[in-house]
Amino acid sequence: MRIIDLRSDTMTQPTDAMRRAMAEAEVGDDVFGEDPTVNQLEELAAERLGKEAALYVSSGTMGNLVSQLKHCGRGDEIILGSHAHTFFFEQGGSAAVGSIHPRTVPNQPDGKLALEDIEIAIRGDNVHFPRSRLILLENTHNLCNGCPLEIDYMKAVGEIARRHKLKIHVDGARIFNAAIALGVEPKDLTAEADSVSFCLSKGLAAPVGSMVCGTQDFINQARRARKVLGGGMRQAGVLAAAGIVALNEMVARLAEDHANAKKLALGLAEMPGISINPDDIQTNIVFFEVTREGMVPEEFVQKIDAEGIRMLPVGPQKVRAVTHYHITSADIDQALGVIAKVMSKVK
Ligand code: TLP
Repeated sequence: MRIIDLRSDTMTQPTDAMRRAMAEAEVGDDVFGEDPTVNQLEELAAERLGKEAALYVSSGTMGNLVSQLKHCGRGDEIILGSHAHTFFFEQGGSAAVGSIHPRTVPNQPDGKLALEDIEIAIRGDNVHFPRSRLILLENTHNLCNGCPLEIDYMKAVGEIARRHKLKIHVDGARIFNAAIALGVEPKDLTAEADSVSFCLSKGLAAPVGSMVCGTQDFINQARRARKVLGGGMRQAGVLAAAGIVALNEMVARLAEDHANAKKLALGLAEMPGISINPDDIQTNIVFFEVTREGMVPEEFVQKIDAEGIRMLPVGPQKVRAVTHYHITSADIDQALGVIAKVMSKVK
């Protein structure tokens, strides 16, 4: 039975072109700055996001952490969404490793932080308070249906940050999905950001790695932070080679993933016992609720798993499905067929 794995776009396997590039990659010791393939990937990433320099890191989590460590000192405060990946799923690394204080404001359903909420959260100069240093935004926003944040919103947050002398970090794990969905250049989405991290290993299908982009000075500092976290890699060019293919060949096709996600959402909206508004789905992440009485998401997921369809239960009612390179339009038909069968058997 072919498994249709919709748990995450992290499930993507390297393409044939990536495997060839990896086998043939020219390498050197990257801690000495001597890996030509890593250097090439870093230049390419910086150029795509309109920044001076970039750093290859092992994961999105590491990219977000080194960025926070460089923007903030002990006891400084970061303003971020209540549903930010950095707050929810990164082990509280900012506090645990960096002694950085997280101040959450509610994420709106579209992944934004309301501008007035950001303003209110910014601390005045007072001996009782931590110092506000950084605003962290997520684009696309994973837990908010993969919503993309538009350029105008970024500009509005940029204006607040400048007025209060705060920095902006964008967790752009899926920034290319945002750019494709909005029909804009990625660099226009990150123009207001002092730093941005993005993942090569999700929809872009590279096996390992994320990039942090920013000014040359910031990236020099981030390189030190990466080293102390144990992230200094040596002949990493064998991995970076796949990242170069990811950036050159895998961005434009993300539109297919978005179309498949929309198709899934529209199909699910027709199913009894499932609740979803397909208008909410703009990129490759689909959250829906199992509303059928007596059926919890874990049971739903187990039942479809037995028929070769994998999804992730999230919280008491929700299930997440993420489309990606290995998911075809026919796979969506197959998944919808299985779900219809499973739901029809439930009383
Ligand atoms: N997200 C993963 C899981 O951790 C939930 C997924 O399957 O979606 N920022 C965002 C917005 C992310 O979605 C993720 C990973 C990360 C950062 C962390 O990236 P990694 O997993 O490379 O550390």
